[in-house]
Parts: sequence; C-alpha cells; structure tokens
Amino acid sequence: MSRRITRREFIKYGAAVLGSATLVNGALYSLLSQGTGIARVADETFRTPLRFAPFTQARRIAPADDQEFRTPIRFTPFTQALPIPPVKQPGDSFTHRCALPAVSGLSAPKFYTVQMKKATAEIIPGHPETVIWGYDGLYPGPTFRVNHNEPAIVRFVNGLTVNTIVHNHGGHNSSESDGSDSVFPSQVIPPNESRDFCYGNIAPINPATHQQEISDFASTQWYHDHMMDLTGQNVYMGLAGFYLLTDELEKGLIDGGTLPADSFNIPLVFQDRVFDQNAQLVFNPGQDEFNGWLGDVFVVNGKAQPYFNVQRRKYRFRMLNGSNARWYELQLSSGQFLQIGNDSWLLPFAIPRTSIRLALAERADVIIDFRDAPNEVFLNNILEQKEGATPEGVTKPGTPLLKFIVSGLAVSNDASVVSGTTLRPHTPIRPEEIVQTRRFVFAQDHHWVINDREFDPRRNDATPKSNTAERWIFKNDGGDWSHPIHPHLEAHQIQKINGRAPPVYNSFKKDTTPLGPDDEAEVFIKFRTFTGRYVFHCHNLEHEDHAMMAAFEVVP
Ligand SMILES: [Cu+2]
Repeated sequence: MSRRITRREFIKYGAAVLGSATLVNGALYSLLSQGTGIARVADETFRTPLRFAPFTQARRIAPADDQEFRTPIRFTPFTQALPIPPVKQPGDSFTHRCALPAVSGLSAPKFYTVQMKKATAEIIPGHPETVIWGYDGLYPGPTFRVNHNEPAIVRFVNGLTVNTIVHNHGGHNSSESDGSDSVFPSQVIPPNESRDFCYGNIAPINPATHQQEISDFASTQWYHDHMMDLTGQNVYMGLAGFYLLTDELEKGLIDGGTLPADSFNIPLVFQDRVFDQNAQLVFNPGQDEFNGWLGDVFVVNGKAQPYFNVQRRKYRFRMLNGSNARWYELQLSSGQFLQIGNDSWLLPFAIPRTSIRLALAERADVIIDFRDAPNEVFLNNILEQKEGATPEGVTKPGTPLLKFIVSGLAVSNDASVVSGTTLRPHTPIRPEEIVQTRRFVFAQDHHWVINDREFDPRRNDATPKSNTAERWIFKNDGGDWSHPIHPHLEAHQIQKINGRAPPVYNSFKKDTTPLGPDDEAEVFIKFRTFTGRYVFHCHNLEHEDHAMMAAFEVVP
C-alpha cells in the first residue's frame, strides 16, 4: 500500500547553503555551509531495501561521515574558462554483431571506440585534480555529432572496476542497444570487457508509409551510464556526455542563416557535486535516505563556475540538467532565452522564455542574443533546493553558474531566428489513435515504487502493441517529492498537467516529464520501429537506482 510520509525533520542540509552561495560579482566564494547539524534518521521503517545487488560495488566513493557532509574548500569562481568537450572522431571499422534497423537509405556506419577509464581533472580552480570516471577519461565525455541515416556503431570498453552500461537518452534504438541492464543483461559491460551499441540515427518509422517521421527526428540526446543500483554513482563520477544529431532540415536552418553555425553552438551540462578537503568527489546517498544526492559546488561542463568569452551575436546552447537530484531554474542576469528545442527535439517554432526550469535529465535548446548585452552576463540558477526530494521556491538573483564575458561590436548578418520562427514541424498523436490507457502512480512505500511495486526486471508492467498509441497517466502520489518520468524508446506528448493544457513549450515532444508534488500528467505515446523490452523510470538517479522503474515490452 502506498503510504504518505510527511516532510521529515531530519537530515536536512543547512538552511544557509544556497543563501551563502549567492554571489554576483565574483568575490571569494564560500562553499562552507555553517551549522549543518546532521542527525541520524529516526524512522527505521523508511530504509530502502536495496534488493538489486546491494553494495556489491563501492557506493561510498570517499569517506563522508556525518561531520564531513559539505564541501570544506573554497575557490574564486569565474577564473577558469568553460571547457568544451571535444567532438568524438570515428575510427577504423571492426567486426560487430549489431542489427541495424531495417530502413532504406542508411549509409555505411561509422565506427567509434570509447574507453571508459579513471582519470583526473581540475574541477575546482586552484585545487588538486579530482579523480573522475570518464568516457575516454573525460568529464564530461566527448560530444558525438552524427548525421541522420548514418549509423554509429560504438564500442564501449570498460576500463573501470564497476559494471557499466550505456543509455543514449532520447534515442530511438533497439532494445539491445538501448542500454538498460535490467531488460538486456547481456549488454552489461563488466570490467575489462566491451560491448557494442548500435545507433541507427533514424527517426521513428510510420507504419503506413514505411517512411521515417522527420517531425520526430531528434537533435539533442545525451549518453550516460544506466546500471541499475549504480547509475547515480557512475554518472556522478563522470559517465555522461552529449550525443547531438542533425539532418537536412536542421542543416537547412543553419546553412540558411536561421540558426547559428556549429562554432556558435555550445553544449552546457549543469551538475552539482560535493568534494572533500582534497577536492575529491564525495558520494553517499544513503546518508539522505536515497531522497537524492545534492552537491554544493556547481559544475558546468566539468568546471566549477567557469566563464565563457562570447562575441556580440546569437549563440545556441544545449542546456542539460545532468545532476543526480538537483533541479535548476535558469535565468540570465540580462536578457532572456529564446527556446528552440525541448529535450531531444527542436520545437515547431521559437518561444521566448524569461526563465527555464530543468528537472533531472531535461534539456532546453536555446538561443541567447548577446548583441545588446552588457560586458558581463550571468547565467543564474534561481531555484532553491535544500534536500534531494524536491526543489523549493524561486529566489532572486540565485546562484551564478556561468559568467559570459561579452566583447566586440554587434555582428551584422547574424542568425535570423526570432520569436515564432518556424523550426521542425510537429505531427501530434491524435486522440482517435489511442487504443489503451494505463495509469502509473509514483510513490514512496519504504522504497520508491510504481503502482505499489518496486522494480522487478522479470516483470512487464505494460505490453503496448507495436504501431499503436497509448494514453499514459503519470501520477505523483507524494506531496513531498518530485519525480521526472522518462520512458525510453519514444517521445511522448503531454496532453494535460493536473487536468489542464501544459504550457506551450511543453506541449510538443518530451522524453522526460517532471511531476511536482501531487502532480498528474496525461501523455500520449506511440510505439514504432522496434519491438522488445524497454524501461521507464524516475530520473532522480537515487530514486531510479532504488527501484522507481518499470519495464514495458512492445509486442508485435
Ligand atoms: Cu523520483
């Protein structure tokens, strides 16, 4: 039975954490929160049972006892440049057993090899390098840039000491290459082994025409670890990167001068981390009863509070919330965003936004116009969050995550995109296509559950028929938690949030739908191209790891 638990009074972060992190002009930045009186959990019945390979691998990455909960070191922010992850280059072909989708028009695949390994990186300026686990030893991993209909066969080699598996988030891929160990255990990559993942880089296939639905072709995916029970740890240690796709339609927008060229197209992943006195990562989510592990150091592309030099022109940023449990609401100190994409997909038209909230794993593809900007512009997080369970209210001006240093004269002939500019067409799933309604309730019952049950990889909780559309209702039964829900394989379209139409920017394609406390979302989802087993789950990585996941099987 689902049991409602009121907001607990224990294991709270110090109330001053985010307040003390607020700064605008780059003065010395104290990360040390004061007076964090950490109490032990009183409610023993609350324990997550950890039924799936509990603690078989190091969960506690660095000593993190109750007295060493917050990052005890300081640094001066905005003294180091924003790192831009390198573009992953294809290499020699290799023998593989991948089944690429049966689609006409595919070109020869490109072959990539990625080595997962331990490395070090200077995350906090002026402090020792931090041990990370990176794709190719990089944090974040290299950025894939791939073309429509040009398959990528990626061999991931595990040079770490933990099991891994790779999920290409937002991808439309076979079950085998989807990267969920729970439904495809043979794709788990044990230490010193490798597995191949085959990405067709196609759009879903319309069964009537046998043509790809170009309206559903993705732009901004990200790849990250997806090992049940270890996802939070593995992503926290650095296993995440961007996977960007493009097609003729998007190239046309760029070549025609509507969208900025690739050199002004920058990925930004926002993450929060805790460090010890030696600048090493601290991770111990059990300390907060798996509500979600929050950091107190804000990291963008693997660097704590960097700066980025920009010209007076329009830039395109792929903004990703890559944190374990922290939500963001992003706002500029001057100017506003022009949103051109939501999660993986370009929007049908550009939408101005004064601030953008990103739940876990959500992305916003935005244009920032610096032509009339002052010499310094801060990208601020105005959302307060003191515990992993859920964000709180908005606070201004918030915490600056990134400083843009703007210089030069405004360019003429800049990208032409403005509010309302047409981007990718949207083909809605129509109500008359719906053949089935399913309801999923996300709750807390000693552990994180869906419809009162924790995840069991042997069980299918839905068996949609291929080439049909369904109505899925996601209900958050908890007044104290938020859950961003992510079904694999397909986009979904939000019809209603709490009985009302969603805001326009959330009314097209999504791959992650945030549920605030007590929220109910109704979405349409259509299952195309592939049959087989997939999962959907909460994307708070601690909730996901502790059983808030379900499997579904697309059947012929
Ligand atoms: Cu959750």
